[in-house]
Amino acid sequence: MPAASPARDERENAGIAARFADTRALTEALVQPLGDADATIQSMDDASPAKWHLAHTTWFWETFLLRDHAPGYTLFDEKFPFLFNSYYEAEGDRIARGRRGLVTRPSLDEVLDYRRHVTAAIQPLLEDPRHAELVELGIAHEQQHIELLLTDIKHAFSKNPLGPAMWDDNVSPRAGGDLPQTERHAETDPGLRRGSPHAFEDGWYSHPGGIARIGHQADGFAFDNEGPAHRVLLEPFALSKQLVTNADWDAFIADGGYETASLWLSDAWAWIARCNIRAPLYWRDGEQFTHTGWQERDPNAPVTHISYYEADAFASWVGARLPTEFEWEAVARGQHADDAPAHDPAGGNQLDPVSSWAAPPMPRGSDGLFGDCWQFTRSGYLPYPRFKPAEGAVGEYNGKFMSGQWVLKGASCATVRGHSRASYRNFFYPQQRWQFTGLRLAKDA
Ligand code: AVJ
Ligand code: FE
Repeated sequence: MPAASPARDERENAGIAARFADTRALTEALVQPLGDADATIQSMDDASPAKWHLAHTTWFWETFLLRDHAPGYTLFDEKFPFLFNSYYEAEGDRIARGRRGLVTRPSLDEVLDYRRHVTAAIQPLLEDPRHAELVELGIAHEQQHIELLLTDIKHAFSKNPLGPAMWDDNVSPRAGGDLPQTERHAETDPGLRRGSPHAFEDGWYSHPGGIARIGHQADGFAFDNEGPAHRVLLEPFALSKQLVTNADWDAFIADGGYETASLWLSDAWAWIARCNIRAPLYWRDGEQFTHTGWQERDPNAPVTHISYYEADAFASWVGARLPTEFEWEAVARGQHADDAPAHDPAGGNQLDPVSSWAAPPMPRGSDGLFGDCWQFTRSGYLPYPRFKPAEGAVGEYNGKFMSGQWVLKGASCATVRGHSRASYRNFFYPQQRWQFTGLRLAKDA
């Protein structure tokens, strides 16, 4: 999986045990508000129970590190692989995806015991350079599941007629305030943000076109789907500096966007008719459902919980288009102008450790290309030239999903800060919208 060679520099290993501990602790901090019932239900096939995320990430460590590399390790429970293997054919049979919500036993407490057991057993392996690539993969994997856990529990709570809040509005989940707030990535003044599609006239990054070097090309961890690095030819284009906002989306709705066939791809038009789609997921009147329950919508905040189909229709309405993943990455790397700095992949509104939260994950609007929402591209999720999945079971991690999905770039308010990078490729099917998905427009120049 990781692109680096097995012989790693000692320095690259520094802090790996601490990053492991932080990641495990963040997962567990996020489920603090949940009871056993909250953690067990599954609201749709695409979403998994919080308890399943807690256990599946642990199964990943137990299987690919402990079972395969810790001599004499015996499984915590030999029935768990059937329950907590996600999709690895090489790892044997598993419960059907849509039945994960039926696993009322083991209980949440038993799953937390499983986590403690594996976290303790793995300590001696963490700083062994022979396992560094797998440990990096395990950390990145658990970070992906942190985001999925947050979006899945949000969906489950949204289906509860009472619309419960996972956290109180604007209250740190760990009140007490003995830890300093993170000030490294201050938000921009919301007053600077645009309120109507007319303002799409200004605020574009211009790229002259030419050969762009795409894909993971530095030291450090990357998923296998980010490489190999290769060249792509770009025509001149421009990429918006801002994400599309809730106010922009209200204007699209008011203009009959969802009733205008000419704006929609054929599959998209059939989908909105079949599913009676008339607004982003979690919208009602002037409100949206959030981790703090139903809240008034901020017109200046980036729109989120839209599908690829809706993003594409909106871009058509504006007379623009979605960027390709290559255009987006070229701008993120600062290739659009001689003096343009690369965008900070750890900047903007992303998920920080719970102890430093000002508020639960919510798009608010921030500078830079990373944060708030994942951004749809018009690039299909396909292998790069010369791509080869890793050997063994972990080769199933990304490569086998390269059909029928679309690439999203950036990072969201639910992405662990530091997880993403310019070459990062998220991917979802075109009708899915329970992730923090949004859009940034592009146009030909
Ligand atoms: C990259 C978010 C599409 O949801 O299957 C988790 C992440 N891969 N475990 C997914 C993932 C393996 C993946 N996405
Ligand atoms: Fe997984």
